Amino acid sequence: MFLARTDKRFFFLCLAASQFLFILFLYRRGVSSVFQGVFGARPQWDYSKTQDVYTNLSLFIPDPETVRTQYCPITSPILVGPLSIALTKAPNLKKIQLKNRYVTPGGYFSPRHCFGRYRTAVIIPHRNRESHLRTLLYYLHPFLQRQQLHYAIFVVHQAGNATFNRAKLLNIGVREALRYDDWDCLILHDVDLIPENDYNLYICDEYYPKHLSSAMDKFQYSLPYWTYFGGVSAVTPDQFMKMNGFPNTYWGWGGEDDDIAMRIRLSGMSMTRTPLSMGRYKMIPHDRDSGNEENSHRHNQLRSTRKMWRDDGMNSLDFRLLSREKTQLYTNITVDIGEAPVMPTEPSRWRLF
Ligand code: UDH
Ligand code: MN
Repeated sequence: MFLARTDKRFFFLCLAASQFLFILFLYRRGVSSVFQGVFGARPQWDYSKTQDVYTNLSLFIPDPETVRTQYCPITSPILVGPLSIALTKAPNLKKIQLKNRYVTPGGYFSPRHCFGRYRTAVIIPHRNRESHLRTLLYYLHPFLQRQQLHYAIFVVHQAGNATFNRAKLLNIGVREALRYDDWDCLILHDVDLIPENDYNLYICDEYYPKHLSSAMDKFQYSLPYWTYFGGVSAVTPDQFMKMNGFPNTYWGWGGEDDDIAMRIRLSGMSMTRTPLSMGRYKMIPHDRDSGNEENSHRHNQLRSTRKMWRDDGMNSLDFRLLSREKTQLYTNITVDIGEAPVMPTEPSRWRLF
């Protein structure tokens, strides 16, 4: 049967519109969401049934005499899925050490019965959050061991009482971590975020920076906004250098994560993200720290990211190293990063700060 001319036009119009909507959907939600929906790749996770992240871990890490001959499987066979997390009392360092006896000084670990396929450095910006750090170490070490990664944990500690600068500490962490090993992946990790599912792998996307903390409890397990890149992310050293690292000029709370998200685009990349069902994190409840007051310049700064990103970043990083020490559970890097410059009140006079 033939369609009348106007019907035909209408038909093609609808076809074009639906194709447009479909492409828009793919662009926003990712191709994998469609495949998962259609082929049911994985059942939804049941977070009411959780397991201890230490479950049988010592059984899976055989005694030291075993000789390694093979690479670890691409997907670790010892993942458990949703994890139980109790945030009531931070464990002490001794207890964490006893439960992680194959972690070597500096917070290093390598799978013992196979060669780890991925080399991952976890970098944590830190000041005055010791109990959060202990809680994170307690959960993160076994989490990474379950993923059969060759990994190390670096804590970058800002000395002194000047305004906190998260992104600058992360830049320093990357520069320092790369002195120790040839890392495949750099995980930039807030100290107070505990991952809830060990299938959320701490490895990088081959092409683009990846946002791992896509579903945080403090945002009701969804994204606060589409370009959000705060919390925990994963970049390869190449991706990191391509965007000139992170900005050094955001002093105090806020804005630096949006600057990072913009750099990703400006340097010709886009961002990938762990699906919300897997990228779940609990944030240890806390108040705003003193010394990390809201950065009131951030909106103005973000307006000049396009102009600034090539000049403010790894190529302008300047700090004073105070110490490097290998503690049993992490490598501690203490730095003096200076302090926030006094901003001229006239925005047109802002240059590099
Ligand atoms: N950080 C420190 N020490 C500080 C400040 C920040 O270690 O004094 C690090 C730490 O890794 C932290 C990260 O920087 O996870 C980000 O800072 P944040 O946790 O303060 O940021 P967040 O967005 O908090 O989580 C906003 C504070 C609002 C609290 C409102 C109380 N309901
Ligand atoms: Mn926090």
